Amino acid sequence: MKFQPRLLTMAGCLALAACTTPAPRSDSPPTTKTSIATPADADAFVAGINQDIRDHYVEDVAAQWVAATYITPDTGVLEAKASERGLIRLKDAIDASRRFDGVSGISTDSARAIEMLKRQSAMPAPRNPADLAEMATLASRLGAAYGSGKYCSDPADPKTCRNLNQLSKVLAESRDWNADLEAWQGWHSVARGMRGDYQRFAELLNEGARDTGYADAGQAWRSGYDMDPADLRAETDRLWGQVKPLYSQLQCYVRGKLEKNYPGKMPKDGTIPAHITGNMWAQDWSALYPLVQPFPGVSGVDVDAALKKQKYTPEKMVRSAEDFYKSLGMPALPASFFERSQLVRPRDRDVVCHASAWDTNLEGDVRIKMCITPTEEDFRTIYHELGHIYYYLAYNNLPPLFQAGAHDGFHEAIGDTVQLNLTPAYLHRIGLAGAPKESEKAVINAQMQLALEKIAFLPFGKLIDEWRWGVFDGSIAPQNYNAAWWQLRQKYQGVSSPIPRSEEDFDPGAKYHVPANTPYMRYFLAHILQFQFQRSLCEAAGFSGPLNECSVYGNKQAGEKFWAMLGKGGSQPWPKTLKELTGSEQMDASAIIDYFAPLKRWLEAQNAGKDCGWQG
Ligand code: X8Z
Ligand code: ZN
Repeated sequence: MKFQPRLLTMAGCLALAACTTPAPRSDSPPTTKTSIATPADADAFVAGINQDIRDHYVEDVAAQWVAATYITPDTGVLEAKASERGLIRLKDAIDASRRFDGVSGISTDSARAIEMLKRQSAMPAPRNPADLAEMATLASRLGAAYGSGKYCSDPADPKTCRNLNQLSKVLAESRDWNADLEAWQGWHSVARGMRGDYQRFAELLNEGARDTGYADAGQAWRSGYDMDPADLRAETDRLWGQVKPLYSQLQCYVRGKLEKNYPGKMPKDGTIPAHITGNMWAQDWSALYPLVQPFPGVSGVDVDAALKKQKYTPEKMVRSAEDFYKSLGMPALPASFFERSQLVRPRDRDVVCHASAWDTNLEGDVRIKMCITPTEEDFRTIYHELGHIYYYLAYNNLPPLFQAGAHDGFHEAIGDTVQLNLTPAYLHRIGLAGAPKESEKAVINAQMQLALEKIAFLPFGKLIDEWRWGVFDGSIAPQNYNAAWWQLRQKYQGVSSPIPRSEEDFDPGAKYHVPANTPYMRYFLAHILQFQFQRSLCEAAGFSGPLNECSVYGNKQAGEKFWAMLGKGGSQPWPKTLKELTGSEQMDASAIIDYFAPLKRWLEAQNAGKDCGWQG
């Protein structure tokens, strides 16, 4: 998502600008400032807002879609203008909703709808019109800068320019320290130019947040979770505390393998240099699997090779993911999905390649936007994106204000839950892997492969918004942006910068969600929730073995339970939705810990006697 009023679009980023002050729609007498609002007024107000969302939604999303799939200054103008208009409507609607504050007797649905109205945007709008316009322009500019970013080893020669996908491929495929360093450094240099814009953008977000009644933009973001914003912060700390021991074991083991691979090159403080993790942000270490495989030769799941060998096209990869959802009893994707999605990078123009899922009309015109190549990473991302798409389809019959995830972490967790079912047995079934080996060693191998993706991610998932919350509340000052970023990277991930950085750099800007202004804590929460969801789906399917061996592919009971949850959208507080699926009202890391229990035991044995831990 380029910028926030990206209504229910990218990746379930639920910001929505298409709201306005509703025209009176009922026959009830017009309320004035002095008259007392009634519950019936609230119902009429909510109905009016829902209608106004429908009235503006298609046009606003169209501006965002063309800006993301055809980056030019002109589409940027269209996008910024649409965003500005949408934010004004949203601000006016939120202001108008205040007359229902403290009114008793409002129906549960209308009260919920008013609550959801306040959550529509991660871009709270300043009252000052010039500031609001500036904010919309900056958002569009930052998004375009990221989407069109390229590193040219010889700036005078365009043939030496590489985009993010090309640079990422180097990190994923090459274990050459210097080649990786150049790719890493090259991409991070793209973000340098964003620093000034981001600093101003953050000021404007804060101004908008204060104008809307929050202390700062971070508090506004933390207010979307049906709990006190301070409690949400404490909740993320609690969950991190539950999973940190597992992450630390993984970090220690992987670091040991890297030390062997790069003798004499690793830092002495126990951290891993960011550029040798196989991923631009060190958030997913899957590419290191060949280096860290516990039992080489024991199990040979190589989805990358199989996709290439079998000449999987992007559409075939999408069809495979669709087939999984259909096997649970969910509907086929509409024909328009395949006609209108962007599945491959166009050859003739810049686009935002970061994967996203869009609902462009609140009634079935759903699409994804990706630049698919035949890799396991993209294959898995498609399953992730379709999670958003099926959420949209399941709640499309709800009023627009309820067309949202139970919270944003739920939206991110749906497709990820499905990913957990891509077991060796499933991959064999669809012809992408040989017959699964049933041995303890094969289990550990498979767990390692998944942990490099899901466990390595956890600290990263948490720290991005630790950084932004700090920027917004002023505890991270602009002259300290980059240093604070690396302090957090080191503290949480035990990952360090491979080369000295300075405040000339703006490394947070090298991560999509920062210039795109997409809150990130959702992904951390999703990584906890998806294992809770999976445990419940496996129970519904009657599976009684170890959780890590369960795949609910083809199971209609599990599918029904999942679909029922998706259909609730944002119509009720998330703890209720969670309880309906899992029996618990709490997010809880016990499922992810149970899931990885065999690997944790194995890692502890490998690391015994080693000097684990890092200086944070
Ligand atoms: O941004 C995404 C999705 C779109 S919502 C591709 N993810 C995060 C990331 O790439 O940083 C999925 C995992 C985390
Ligand atoms: Zn997503």
